[in-house]
Amino acid sequence: MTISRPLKTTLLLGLTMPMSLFILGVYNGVMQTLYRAGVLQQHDVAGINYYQGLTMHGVINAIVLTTFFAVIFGHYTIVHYLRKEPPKWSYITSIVFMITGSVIALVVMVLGKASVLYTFYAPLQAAPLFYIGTAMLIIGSWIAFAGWVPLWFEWKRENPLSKMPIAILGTFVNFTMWFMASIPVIYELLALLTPWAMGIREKINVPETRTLFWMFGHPLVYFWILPAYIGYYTMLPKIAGGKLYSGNAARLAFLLFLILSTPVGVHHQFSEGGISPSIKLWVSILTFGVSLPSFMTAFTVGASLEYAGKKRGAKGVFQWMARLPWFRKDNYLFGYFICGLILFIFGGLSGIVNGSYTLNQLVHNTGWVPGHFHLTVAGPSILFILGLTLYMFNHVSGKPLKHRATATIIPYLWTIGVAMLAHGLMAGGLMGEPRRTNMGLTYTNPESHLFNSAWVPSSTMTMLGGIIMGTAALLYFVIFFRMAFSRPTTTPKIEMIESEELHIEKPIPLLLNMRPWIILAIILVASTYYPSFKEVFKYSKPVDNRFDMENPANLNRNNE
Ligand code: HEM
Ligand SMILES: [Cu+2]
Repeated sequence: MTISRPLKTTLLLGLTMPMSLFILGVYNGVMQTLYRAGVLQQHDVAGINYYQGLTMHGVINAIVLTTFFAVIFGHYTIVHYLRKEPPKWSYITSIVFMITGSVIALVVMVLGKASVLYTFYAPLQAAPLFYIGTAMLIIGSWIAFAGWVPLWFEWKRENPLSKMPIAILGTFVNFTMWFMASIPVIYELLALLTPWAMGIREKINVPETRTLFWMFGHPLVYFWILPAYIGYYTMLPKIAGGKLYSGNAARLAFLLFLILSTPVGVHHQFSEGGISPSIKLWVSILTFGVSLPSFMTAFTVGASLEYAGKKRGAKGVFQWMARLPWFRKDNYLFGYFICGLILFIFGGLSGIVNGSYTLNQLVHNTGWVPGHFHLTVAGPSILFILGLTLYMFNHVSGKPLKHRATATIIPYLWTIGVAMLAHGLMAGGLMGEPRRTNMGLTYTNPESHLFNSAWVPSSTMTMLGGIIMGTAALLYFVIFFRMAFSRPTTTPKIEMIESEELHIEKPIPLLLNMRPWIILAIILVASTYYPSFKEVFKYSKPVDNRFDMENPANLNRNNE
């Protein structure tokens, strides 16, 4: 489908701007691995210290890039399937908010005024503009969503007998969940942290802010991954040469995410006092529940791939795997999908360890945790982002994608890197290696009396993995920016890869209506958050502490 000029500009800006920031995100990631392995034994390099770099790494990669991508991929999917463009006011206001907010947050981080990590836990304090910029980015994504809703109702009126396409269901589930889950964090950012950072509010209730953050922070991880799920169900079967094994399974998986994503955030607070064990047990059970739609996805996508392999002539139980289009440069997207899926098997399994209330005590705040989530967010989420950014940019700009062989190799190289990085971090974590720590200053520095030789092999493995990931990213930047700076050769268009379903399945009314699921989602959120907040307010109170990363002294007391 052809595309209007302002929408085209919005899409291209929305792909290029976060990809440019990602260079900084990757740079800081690689640097962290060097500090941790003890290759760097100092506080900072080029004026960026460890925590400032770690904040940029987390904020740029996990919040800015992912949110931009979800919005741009959403626009692309909506226009393709509904054959309509969203209202101009919505996508323009949205991108202006998102870009302005991200630039503000970036400047504050670069100036070193917001080294509070991407979780911005109080009583660490950033400059107020950091909180405002982050809030603007999130609100910008809501505005894009607001533009899609009327399009859907219009389409439904015009096509009363058609089912909601799976990709549209996935997009609406994702943004409904995101909207519900980001209300608490917007309240935290604008009503609690900003006035506190401005000095208007003297005290802050720390457990309250953390609970509000994780009400958002866990659904955030699904917000990162659901675009990839949409791709696994609606694009991968076709790319692999087959069909989607079951459309109803895909619909059910998305709807389960809608109800189970938000109520489980307390599993990030298993080690916090002030929330009782009974709530934590309930959240642990719900967390196992949310692994169901991921298992369903693995089986449905696995069956679709098996069908594709068999269609290509595979026999027996395993031969279909070999018959998939590995390393084919005329089908470069396949690698981005399949590598993400392989990493996700390990990401999902290690996540079950984190979700278990008791096992969590062993891995809490160790390298295991970033080891686990690089298998998810630096696995399927980012690989899908990288693959689809090339694909969408190529179509929307009409500019040619050269170096297809390199584009084909990148996901495999990245995957080897992530596997090594995650193995290093997780193995180290099981031996007690701490996360969020510049270990080069102490634990991996033989000069220090805190030197621990047991953590040298694991942090070295992490570093080697990080360097491989950095190399893959560098190759990616070269081919992406080569495309961005070349001349258009074809007409700009929006075109999506659409898989067929293998069976014509009986429509199940419950899977075609989001409303009951939204109500159930609200009930489940209340079932964990009503008692959690009741206890948070019972056992904790606002305090007047303020800290920055640089200095363990209380800023309030210093000012007296
Ligand atoms: C070159 C690629 C990458 C490398 C070498 C890398 C390395 C690391 C390392 C070593 C840590 C742990 C630091 C610590 O706890 O002290 C970390 C944390 C983190 N990474 Fe990455 N990473 C990479 C890519 C990514 C990507 C693609 C994402 C997300 C899209 C991501 C998201 C995060 C987040 C959210 C954290 C946690 C930050 C925090 O604890 O506040 N990383 N990364
Ligand atoms: Cu979580």
